[in-house]
Amino acid sequence: MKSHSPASKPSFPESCTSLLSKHLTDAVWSALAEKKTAAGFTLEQAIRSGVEQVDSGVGVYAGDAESYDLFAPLLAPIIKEYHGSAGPHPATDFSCDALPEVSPEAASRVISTRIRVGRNLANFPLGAAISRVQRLDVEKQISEALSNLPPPMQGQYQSLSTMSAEQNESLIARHLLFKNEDRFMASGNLMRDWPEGRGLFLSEDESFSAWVNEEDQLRIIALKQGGDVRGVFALLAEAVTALSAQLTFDFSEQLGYLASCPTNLGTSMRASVHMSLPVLGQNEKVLKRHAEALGLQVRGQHGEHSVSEGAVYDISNRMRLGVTEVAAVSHLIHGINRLAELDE
Ligand code: ADP
Ligand code: CIR
Repeated sequence: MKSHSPASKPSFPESCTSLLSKHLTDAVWSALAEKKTAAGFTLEQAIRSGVEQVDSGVGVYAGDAESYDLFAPLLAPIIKEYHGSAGPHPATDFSCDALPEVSPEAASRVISTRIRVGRNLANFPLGAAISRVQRLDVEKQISEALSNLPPPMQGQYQSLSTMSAEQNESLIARHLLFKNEDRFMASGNLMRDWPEGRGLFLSEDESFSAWVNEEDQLRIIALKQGGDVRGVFALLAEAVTALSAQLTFDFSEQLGYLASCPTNLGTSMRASVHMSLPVLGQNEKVLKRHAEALGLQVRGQHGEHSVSEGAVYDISNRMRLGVTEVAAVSHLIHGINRLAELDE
């Protein structure tokens, strides 16, 4: 659909290394600048985050499922470069028995293990384009599904709007809740009407949680102290199965589970360990080079765009599309076993 007059193609500073700045060529801009999805989402909206936040790694958010088709000349190369695959995406496979063992050297360094997947409801726009009323509807549908979960996932949902500041800070500090500010998401229009419609579900023992209406409509999360990757994966699998029986998620054969950020397509899974790497951590550039070569991502101890403390790093799988869940977690385990060897 054509309809509005776009401004000229944005420029990026020379220092900018985002995937957006690399793949938004003149030809791509001319082909897409006037396009709009049926829900009214434009290229300018999709790229606003990377245009305003020039230190973005990626710089784009999809507004709806159609964005991935309509803006494919821009998004497909970004997806291919990030994941090493542009699909098709294999069938879901949460088979825990096939996982390799975490080595004793790695296990002794792992403080905690967290695995999450993102999901969005079919027939709703994604966070960058969703309306306030639609977001509240999503919260209602998801919180109802969460309230039907059996043990060990059984627990309570709490809206962000009803949390005290102290409770909110404590949950964030304990790695259970998303932060209240993300300038990348704010520029991408994902923080509208904050905190309304957002919330946290926590199981009784806190090892299962779910985030509602953050970057994606649902983040399904298993988190335990220690390095029992298999146990965490099994808990996540149980929760995903139980929620998938109640909710219909946005899915495409090519791109797997659809997500706001192209980095979260496919399995939409990030499996991470908080790991102490005192030797490698002496030079973060070297650590990041090793991790990259192993297909892993290094984050700080308080999540994306945070810095690390005391040589403890968040190490996770980088690729989420074109691999199964079990393959991505196996990849993480082989990778952390190798990092532990390198740290010896
Ligand atoms: P996401 O993983 O959902 O993309 P973040 O990188 O922002 O988002 O991480 C979300 C939260 O999860 C942060 O508080 C982060 O510290 C926490 N976290 C991630 N991995 C682990 C882990 N292995 N152990 C404990 N907390 C973790
Ligand atoms: C960025 O482009 O830096 C932010 N929009 C966050 C991208 C998602 N990060 C990631 O690597 N999974």
